[in-house]
Amino acid sequence: MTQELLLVVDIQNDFMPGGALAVPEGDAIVPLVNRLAARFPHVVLTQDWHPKGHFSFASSHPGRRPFETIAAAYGPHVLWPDHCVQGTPGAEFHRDLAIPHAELVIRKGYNAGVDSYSAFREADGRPTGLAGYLRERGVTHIVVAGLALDFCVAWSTCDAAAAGFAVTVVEDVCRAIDTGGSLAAARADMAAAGVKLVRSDALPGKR
Ligand code: VGL
Ligand code: ZN
Repeated sequence: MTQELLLVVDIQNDFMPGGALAVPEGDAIVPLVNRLAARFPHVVLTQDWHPKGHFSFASSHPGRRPFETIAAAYGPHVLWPDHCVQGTPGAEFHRDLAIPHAELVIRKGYNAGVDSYSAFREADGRPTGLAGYLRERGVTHIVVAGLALDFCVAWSTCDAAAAGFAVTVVEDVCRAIDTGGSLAAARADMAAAGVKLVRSDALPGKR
């Protein structure tokens, strides 16, 4: 039997217009996420959650600027403005996010030296435990929405597919950063991983 779950990615203040790492129109999806989540009995939220001085911040690399790419031990890595620092207002969920029935909040990116776009694996490959949690819960199909389509959403979906879950992205309930060709690359990666992209009005049985 198929057991569906909605994964809502990083609906946090720093990813909203005016935030430290603003995603264009990031705030526009908040009501859409709420509406989508109301149709799912099972929901998990992710929260980007970095310590001060995190490796992914340009400010941790003298002479480097946000949106430049550096070589990390585990491969190329985009540098970001400081964002989603643990315990700060920017790391909090948007105040209009209303998913009281969400069952789990999985925080990621808390290791100072490693980023974790994916809710499933840190950039160096270490699992977060989410795949095990979902398997134990009997989840087979993960539906994903949130921010940003070309980073945390894309990486999470590719890892979910690799872990054996069926994965669907609700494209109109996502927004992208789109830096240095990241959106096109993410689309190609998701297609190669077998991730399905749909619009919310086309979700089967979910009108
Ligand atoms: C994200 C860049 C850095 C995201 C998080 O949520 O997509 N992007 N940290
Ligand atoms: Zn981050």
